[in-house]
Amino acid sequence: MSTVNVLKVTGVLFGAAVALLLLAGESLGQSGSVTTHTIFMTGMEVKGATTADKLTPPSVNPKDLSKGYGFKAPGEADTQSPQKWEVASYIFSPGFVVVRQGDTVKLTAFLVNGDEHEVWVTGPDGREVVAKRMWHRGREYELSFVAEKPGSYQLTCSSHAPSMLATFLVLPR
Ligand SMILES: [Cu+2]
Repeated sequence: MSTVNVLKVTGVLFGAAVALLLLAGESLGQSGSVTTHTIFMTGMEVKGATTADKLTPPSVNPKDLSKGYGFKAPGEADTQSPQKWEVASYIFSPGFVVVRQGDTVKLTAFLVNGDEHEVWVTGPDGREVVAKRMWHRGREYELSFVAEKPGSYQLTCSSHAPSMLATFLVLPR
């Protein structure tokens, strides 16, 4: 391909990228009116396992890194399979949500794993916007807040901190 053609193709691609950005901006602009986002979230535990003959267990116990991590050493994970070791992590899914300043977040959460989760929501300044409450496995809960300030609002589970959290990124309007 000649230099001119490369430039042409690059120009077309750049134009397409700008058009996409404009479209994205337009669709964001159309959400200029304040809205309510209804978000369904699941609290769950993801697990992984292997055997010590395939991979040596971690030298740092994951439980020392976060209350949200689990670890069962060889012999502990499965008595029938003494080599087997297991790791786990509590998460909220989705764990990252983007909204616009002034929008209302209406969250419906369902807890699949873990009997108890002490949760609350803080604003960008660290101030509590939803008071602490206990969530239990197998129940569905609702909470809502207005994303008044741009920045990150966080749903935190203190039972499994610091890794079990969800971030609501609030873009300025
Ligand atoms: Cu939790």
